[in-house]
Amino acid sequence: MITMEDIVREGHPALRKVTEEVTLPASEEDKAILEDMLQYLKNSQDEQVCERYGLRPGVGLAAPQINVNKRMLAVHFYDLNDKLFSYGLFNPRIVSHSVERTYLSTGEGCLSVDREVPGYVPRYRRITLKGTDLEGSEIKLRLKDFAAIVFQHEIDHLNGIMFYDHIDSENPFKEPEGAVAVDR
Ligand code: K1U
Ligand code: NI
Repeated sequence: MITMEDIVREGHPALRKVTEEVTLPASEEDKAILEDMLQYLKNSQDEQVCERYGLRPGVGLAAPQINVNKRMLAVHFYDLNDKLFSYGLFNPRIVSHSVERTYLSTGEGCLSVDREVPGYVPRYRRITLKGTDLEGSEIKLRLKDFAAIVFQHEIDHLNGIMFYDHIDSENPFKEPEGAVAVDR
């Protein structure tokens, strides 16, 4: 079971690496790691489990955050329409995106960052993503608003990018041009 002790924090070199593609079909070992990552998110959103093991709630987790240098990510959350997004993905990639941007009105957080970093993080409002799920099926997801933001945050981790790299250091709350705010 993954706990906060397994999650590396900012300053750890794993968070700044560009990760390696997973060889498909995925090995049993890689599948087990990705299943554990997804289970962390479910556990972290269960009040009792969360309290018992001192977990920090999360909606996404990328392999480098547990010091695994592979292109794997997990997400588990409901969007504003109560649609569940629960995936473990190997080799996810954004195949297209909108010109229009968005940002989370509350800013973003990260399980690997133990501090509040104020500011807006500009993201594409819509993305189309392809990847391979835990069953080995190639999937294509069309995502917008909060869902698109979460996947972009996790894919950034696979490329060694932290959310605060995108914040305008001169003016952290400058509204990204033409962007629509998302509340959560
Ligand atoms: O990658 C991570 O560190 C997880 C991070 C993902 C994320 C946060 C904000 C915007 C985009 C992506 C988190 O899950 S932080 C916790 C969080 O946002 C949350 C947790 C439980 C319920 C609702 C939100
Ligand atoms: Ni993060």
